[in-house]
Amino acid sequence: MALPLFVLNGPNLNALGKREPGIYGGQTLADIEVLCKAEGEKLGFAVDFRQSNHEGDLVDWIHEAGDVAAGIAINAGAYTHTSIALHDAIRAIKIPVVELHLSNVHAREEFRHKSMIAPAVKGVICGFGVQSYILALHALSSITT
Ligand code: DHK
Repeated sequence: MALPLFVLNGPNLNALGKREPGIYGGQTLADIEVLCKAEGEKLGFAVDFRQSNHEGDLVDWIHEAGDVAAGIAINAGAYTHTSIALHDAIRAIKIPVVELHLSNVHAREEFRHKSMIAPAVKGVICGFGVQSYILALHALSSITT
């Protein structure tokens, strides 16, 4: 069995389902976790799926993944647009990282157009709703096997 893939979720994503469903869709994070684990299994990876509203947790999990995982798919929520700490954490590990967003951040407010982590990741997927998670897993699978 291959090393696991980490799927990391940042602030406010625990509120999916009730949070601005017109933008983020009606599925909960628990729904997305089920989909990711099923897709991971098809691709031959266990999926370790986590969420935190705290930047430091995400930093710690990126470091942990660097030691035990094959790759990371991360929806860093609003920390995407602000966090040099996440940028540095990603640069500090050797495994591939895919940035993802449910919404098309480039079609939204200007403050969402800039990603602090994009220069540190392998690639970015956004705008496909829940499918962004599935596409990120496929992207990781295709570059780690
Ligand atoms: C989720 C968030 O919480 C926002 O802060 C980002 C992202 C977009 C998403 O589309 O998944 O700007």
